Amino acid sequence: MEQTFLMIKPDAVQRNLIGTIIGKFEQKGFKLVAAKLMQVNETLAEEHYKEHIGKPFFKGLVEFITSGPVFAMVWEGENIIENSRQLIGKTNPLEAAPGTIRGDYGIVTHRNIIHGSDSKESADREIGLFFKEEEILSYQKEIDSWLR
Ligand code: RTP
Ligand code: MG
Repeated sequence: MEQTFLMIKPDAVQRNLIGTIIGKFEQKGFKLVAAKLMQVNETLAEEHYKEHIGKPFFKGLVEFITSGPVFAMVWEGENIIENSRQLIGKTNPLEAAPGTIRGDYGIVTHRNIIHGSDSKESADREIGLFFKEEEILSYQKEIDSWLR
């Protein structure tokens, strides 16, 4: 089953949105398979966002991601990478549709609440950066048979 890496960013942790955001993915029918509250250091932030090295917003992005705890997660489900990007909404909350996480809770691009992997390759890479294999669980839920 497809997996993705989702990270509730420091702004959303400070704003007490962890529970609300987890609820959206639970209610959609996805399965949480790993999670931890953690402090990201500069090295990890730069590695995670390395595709953006050299861009004007890179320094600010690394400062923001390392500014306080994040809630890192691995979620599992059918087409979860594309599905979760839809639930999250566009990068700029101003362009994110109401009903999406960024559309409902974000105001500006540099404090946009949550990260979600944008492809299978990114998901594999990011999951590997943040989690050890033994931290990712494999388990059945009764609800699985009602989803498809
Ligand atoms: P993310 O990686 O955080 O899930 O966000 P994303 O895919 O929607 O957007 P991406 O292009 O990967 O950008 C990563 C983060 O960098 C900040 N950003 N600022 N023009 C700008 O000022 C700008 N563009 C991107 C955002 O915080 C974005 O989430
Ligand atoms: Mg991205």
